[in-house]
Amino acid sequence: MKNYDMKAYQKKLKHEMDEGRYQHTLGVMYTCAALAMRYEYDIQKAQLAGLLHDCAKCIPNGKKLKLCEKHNIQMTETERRNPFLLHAKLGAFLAMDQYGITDKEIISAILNHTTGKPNMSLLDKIVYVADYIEPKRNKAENLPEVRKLAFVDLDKALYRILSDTLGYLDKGSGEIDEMTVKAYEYYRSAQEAL
Ligand code: DGI
Ligand code: FE
Ligand code: FE
Repeated sequence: MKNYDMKAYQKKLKHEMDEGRYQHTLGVMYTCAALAMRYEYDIQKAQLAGLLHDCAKCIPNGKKLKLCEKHNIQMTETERRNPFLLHAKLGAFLAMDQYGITDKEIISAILNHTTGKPNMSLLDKIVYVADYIEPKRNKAENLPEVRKLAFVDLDKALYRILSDTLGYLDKGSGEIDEMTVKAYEYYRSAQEAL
């Protein structure tokens, strides 16, 4: 991987984010590094993906929609109705456009970090799981179990997170994106085939 100036990225992100989001970002960065050690992935690359995964999160929703339109980023109806979901697509775009990231695996991990998708790459999975288990997270009931599982079996942890996220959304907590369902069904079949 080419040499990236992590400190400069951190400075820019600190400026673009509120303090809580920035602390979450650092938590995801270090958790990505830990998972990369466990699953033998490039540690620097995993850290960089974790650092940048929420780079579009603190843009106001109206501006998210405008920026997606301006840059011809395709939006689904679900995303138009729930613009917070767009921080993944927009984040992938900004990572290229403003942070100079050219690595396709990093861009993919940012793009897929909110809903997941079928057949995720190792880095996609590392960022998706790290986002859910990083030390500052405290809402989900099953966190102690998922945190442990993440370091035992990444696919099982991923499936567990997808399933619990859908369970949470099913209770009326939010409109379900088609991609979240596709990801869930793909990993349910994969687990059942074992
Ligand atoms: O940006 P973060 O808060 O760090 O984490 P994230 O990008 O994974 O977004 C978290 C939220 O996204 C979490 O509350 C679950 C939600 N989410 C995941 N899939 C869907 C979804 N929300 C809706 N409405 N629909 C989905 O399909
Ligand atoms: Fe996010
Ligand atoms: Fe996040």
